[in-house]
Amino acid sequence: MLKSLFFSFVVPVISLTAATPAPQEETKVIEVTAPAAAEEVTEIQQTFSILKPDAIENNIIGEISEYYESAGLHVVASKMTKLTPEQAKAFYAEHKDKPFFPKLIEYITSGPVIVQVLEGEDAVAVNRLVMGATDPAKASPGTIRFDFGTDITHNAVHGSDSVKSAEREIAFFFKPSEIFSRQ
Ligand code: IDP
Ligand code: MG
Repeated sequence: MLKSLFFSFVVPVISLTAATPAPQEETKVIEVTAPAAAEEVTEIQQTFSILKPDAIENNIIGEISEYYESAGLHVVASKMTKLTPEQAKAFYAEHKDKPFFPKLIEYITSGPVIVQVLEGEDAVAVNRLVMGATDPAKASPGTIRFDFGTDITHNAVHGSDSVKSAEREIAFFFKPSEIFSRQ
């Protein structure tokens, strides 16, 4: 299911991208999905997304939303906010000892963001595939970070890395009454 979702999402996006990849690069994208596809997991999940300050500044809220929707993800909660340093440090607490932490906090608090809950089949993994690798220079063609990220700090979007993280991150920003599940 994941594989077919990614086929239907990534390949059309690639074909529309200015930097159209060579055929062998399409193969590389699809190979990334193979292990997850083999599991045939089709659970409906919710995951958490942030359109980061560079995405808001670059006026690509709509363009990024198309990537989610094309991958079968539904936006079931959404709001614009600006993180305080205290909020940012708590949200990214797992990275507090990393050398890039101060720069990350400075960046994520530098302007407004849009926080969202995305829902769909295998939403956590699908969103990570749609996002691409943390470093846009290493992201696969057709992913959000490949298409819109600037560098490893300014990489356009955040997405939960597990169902457990998603639950924590969703609860960090949303009350249950603010989430409108399509299920
Ligand atoms: P992820 O966003 O792909 O899950 P994480 O390792 O959780 O990546 O890192 C959180 C965020 O911290 C990244 O999205 C990026 O903005 C920033 N970051 C991660 N690694 C680096 C790095 O090596 N240098 C600078 N910033 C980084
Ligand atoms: Mg992460």
